[in-house]
Amino acid sequence: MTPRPQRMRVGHPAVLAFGGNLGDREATIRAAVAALEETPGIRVDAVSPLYETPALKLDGIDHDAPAYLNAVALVDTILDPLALLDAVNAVEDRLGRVRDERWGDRTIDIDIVDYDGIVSDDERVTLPHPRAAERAFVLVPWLDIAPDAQLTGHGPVAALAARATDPVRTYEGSAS
Ligand code: A4P
Ligand code: MG
Repeated sequence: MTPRPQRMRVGHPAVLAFGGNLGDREATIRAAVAALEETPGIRVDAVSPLYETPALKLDGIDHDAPAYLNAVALVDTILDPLALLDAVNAVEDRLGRVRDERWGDRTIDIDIVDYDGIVSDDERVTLPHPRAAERAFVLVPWLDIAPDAQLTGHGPVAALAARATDPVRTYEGSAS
């Protein structure tokens, strides 16, 4: 989906990042976007193109693991951050997410990258997402749909994306 015409804000702007490296990755991200569009209290305003990215593991990039597809969406939500986390976790669960190994292979992960510029270190939700600032697989798709975006505490997303070193490449297909 190309960015939709600007609509009046009704709640809080938030940035969600999608990633998955198991199963039909494109279909799963599309299903996640569709499920969020149907979730009461969440309006999806823009969805980025898809990018294919090598798996980042705790000890670095793992070219032997299945590659990820990543995308980012801009949403407007009347849910508070914890309710938004519950909603994205429910979508992950419906789409077969299994949580075993941290940063392990997965069908779908949905992270809250930013929620209305809020800074939070609540034990369930850290805002902004603590690793977004250095990840091209988050910053590059975000920039596509929000060229002037700022990441709270880190400055312009364009500058962060220019510094990020993990490889991303455009992927034929669509997240919406
Ligand atoms: N949590 C805290 N803050 C947030 C937030 N802002 N958004 C908590 C979402 N969740 C947040 O997440 C672990 C816990 O983080 C949750 O209980 C939630 O309360 P998880 O999804 O269960 O586990 P995870 O994703 O394995 O852990 P983590 O630390 O969130 O990993 P990341 O940073 O999300 O990294 N490589 C490529 N190429 N592309 C990817 O998308 N993703 C990851 C996951 C690793 N490597 C990747 C990619
Ligand atoms: Mg996560």
